[in-house]
Amino acid sequence: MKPVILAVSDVHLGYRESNRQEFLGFLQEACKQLGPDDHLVLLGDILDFWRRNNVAVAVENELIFNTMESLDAKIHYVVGNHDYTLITLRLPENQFFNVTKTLRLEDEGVPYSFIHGYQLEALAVFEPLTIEEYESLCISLCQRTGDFIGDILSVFWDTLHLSFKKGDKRQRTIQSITEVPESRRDMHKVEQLARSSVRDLFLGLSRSSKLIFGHTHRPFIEDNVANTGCWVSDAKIQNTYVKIETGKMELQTYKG
Ligand SMILES: [Mn+2]
Repeated sequence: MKPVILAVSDVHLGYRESNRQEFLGFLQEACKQLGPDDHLVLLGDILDFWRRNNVAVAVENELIFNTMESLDAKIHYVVGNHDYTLITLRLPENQFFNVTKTLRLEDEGVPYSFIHGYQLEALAVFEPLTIEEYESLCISLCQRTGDFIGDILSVFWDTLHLSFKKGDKRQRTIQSITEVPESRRDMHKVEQLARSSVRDLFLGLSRSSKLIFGHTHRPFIEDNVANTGCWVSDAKIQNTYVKIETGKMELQTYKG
């Protein structure tokens, strides 16, 4: 049997619109069949720490963690903007998954790069923020409970010495960071960058690798790039994942 890679993102466990039961079914059915040479890529925003206590979110999803741990596949957790603080945890060597910002795997000699995709949005939409500045904003958003967005942003402007002149549209764009992807307007710019060959240059990805990302909640699949979609009930298309096997990428929908 050739190794199989399954990639899934944007389940947003902890958010009230998360399709949590369906995701549990996906782990118990589709992922249960994976063997020790197969890979399950958790491609970010699996947990949603924004506005919620991180520990409370993890505790209420303990069954999901236990189910993941019971799988035979290798598990990789690539952080997203809503679960970015996982990268700051010091995981022991024998933890059942590893946490990174990017991941590279091969299938039939073809390299695949995995990123959550917030990096593309930072580059294409959130000028003048750098990716690193956006990540530090994500740490604040993950660690605070309640609605402190306004406070966080104003402290943030001060630290960066950013003062927008009246009418500068970029300020409004950066404030839209906290809106759900379904209501943000510039997702086409993210997709345009994901499809273009210059993306590797800005993201430090190896040339000619295929890119798998999530974040936009808009699944699609093309020759060299695929988006995993999401598992939230406010999205048009739901419960999708990407399967890579014997040189082919496929977009699949879990129907529990
Ligand atoms: Mn995201």
